[in-house]
Amino acid sequence: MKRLTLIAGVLVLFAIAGGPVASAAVAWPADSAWIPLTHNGTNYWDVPNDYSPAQVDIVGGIDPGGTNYTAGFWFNDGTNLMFRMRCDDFNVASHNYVWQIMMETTGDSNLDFSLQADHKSDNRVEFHPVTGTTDFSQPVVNSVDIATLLWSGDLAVYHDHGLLAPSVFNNNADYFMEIAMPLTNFFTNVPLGTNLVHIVLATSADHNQLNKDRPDQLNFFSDPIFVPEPGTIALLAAGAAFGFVRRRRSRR
Ligand SMILES: [Ca+2]
Ligand SMILES: [Ca+2]
Ligand SMILES: [Ca+2]
Ligand SMILES: [Ca+2]
Repeated sequence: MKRLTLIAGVLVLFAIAGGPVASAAVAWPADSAWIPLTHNGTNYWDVPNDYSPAQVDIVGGIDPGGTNYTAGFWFNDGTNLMFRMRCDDFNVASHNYVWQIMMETTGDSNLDFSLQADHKSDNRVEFHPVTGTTDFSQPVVNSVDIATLLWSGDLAVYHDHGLLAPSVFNNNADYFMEIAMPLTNFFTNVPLGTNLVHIVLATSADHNQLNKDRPDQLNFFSDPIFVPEPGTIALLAAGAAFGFVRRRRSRR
């Protein structure tokens, strides 16, 4: 009993001092639960070998094995908004890049936000506004307004990578990387009612730009994903409890 009291006391002291209380990683969904991103109703694609190194080369479409794989997925568990991206390779020894989930939220052709895993400058998952006119033909597509930090989280909590994917673009292994942010922080910065969000998968050499892999066609955005506000989420959860809502299933 004395020992338990001592341990509890130490934990309280840590908490008061703001000590190292580790946070658990977000509850990433099972492979089969991720919802594929689509473009015009088919899998979101990105050609292989358009940017190097291979770890920042986003891949999706028909792989050498003849299977059509989406380049990206999303999922919302009511707590976190999550994304998964397929890349041609994984190399943790040379990882100084930025993986970006770009979002179009206003219904025009210009990107508005970037949720990005920044392994280059801050080593954080960050949510920033995106400025400029979106033109995928330019060397630098958009600027990320890093002076305006809307939210950031620990890589260990809101990011995962090096996950072996079943596809074999370039006849070698592909890997998933995952990025998430709390749903409440999303709607703190995006007006309530912004439910239809178009996604663009991107990679960059810097956290203040979109300057590596990006869509290969003009005005290429994902079909919109529906992101419910927290209040709607509660209603959906109640509906699910009574069996009114059927969860969509998707192939990995
Ligand atoms: Ca690519
Ligand atoms: Ca590969
Ligand atoms: Ca926009
Ligand atoms: Ca591309």
